[in-house]
Amino acid sequence: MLSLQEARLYAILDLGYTSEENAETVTRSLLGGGADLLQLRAKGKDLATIRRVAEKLIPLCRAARVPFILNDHPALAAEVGADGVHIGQDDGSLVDAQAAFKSKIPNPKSNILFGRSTHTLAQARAALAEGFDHIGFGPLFPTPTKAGRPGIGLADVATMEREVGVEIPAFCIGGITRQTLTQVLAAGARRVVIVSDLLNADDIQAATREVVVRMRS
Ligand code: TZP
Ligand code: MG
Repeated sequence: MLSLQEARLYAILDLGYTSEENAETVTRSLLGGGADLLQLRAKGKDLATIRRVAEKLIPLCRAARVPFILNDHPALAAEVGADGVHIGQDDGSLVDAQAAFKSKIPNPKSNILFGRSTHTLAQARAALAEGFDHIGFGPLFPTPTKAGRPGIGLADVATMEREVGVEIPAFCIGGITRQTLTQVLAAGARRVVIVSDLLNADDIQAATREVVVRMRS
């Protein structure tokens, strides 16, 4: 497994784009293309569905030696054996998420990854200070995947990388596509999350591979 610090592409299997029936096939393509982390994001889905899909994806991630992160639901993440949890600004503190995880697994392995969504430089600094293992930073551009949020633009990317990204992996997110990637990298980003551009690609594995190659070159 890569150290988290070396990770460049964080992929998300979002059930808003991929059906439950296709979740494994698509995950195989994301992993086969070289994604460094995989998150299951299942907004609006019931816990039974999320559990069922997580239990299908975790063995694929294990085989690829890629951490499996569950969006929201720290207690369920513990129950299914996820490697980490991702929470938003409105999802409480790191300590609360750790406590919810520990309510199911009192002695978790020490390297469970807790990630936080951040939308401003101040939030990115705060997540680092709070002790999160990694962050998302965005949305850089408006995106239908997270509708209703303005894009924060590229102006703060370099500062965020210099202050936060050197300490913990910081993944720029939101409206990043194979087209916009060039300007995102030029702005100083070193790590990205890409959701819809990969999930909607005709050849998901090739699209993922293309991004990984560009991130590492
Ligand atoms: N958080 C900030 S933007 C976003 C999330 C989950 C969605 C990113 O999706 P896409 O399709 O890559 O713009
Ligand atoms: Mg959340």
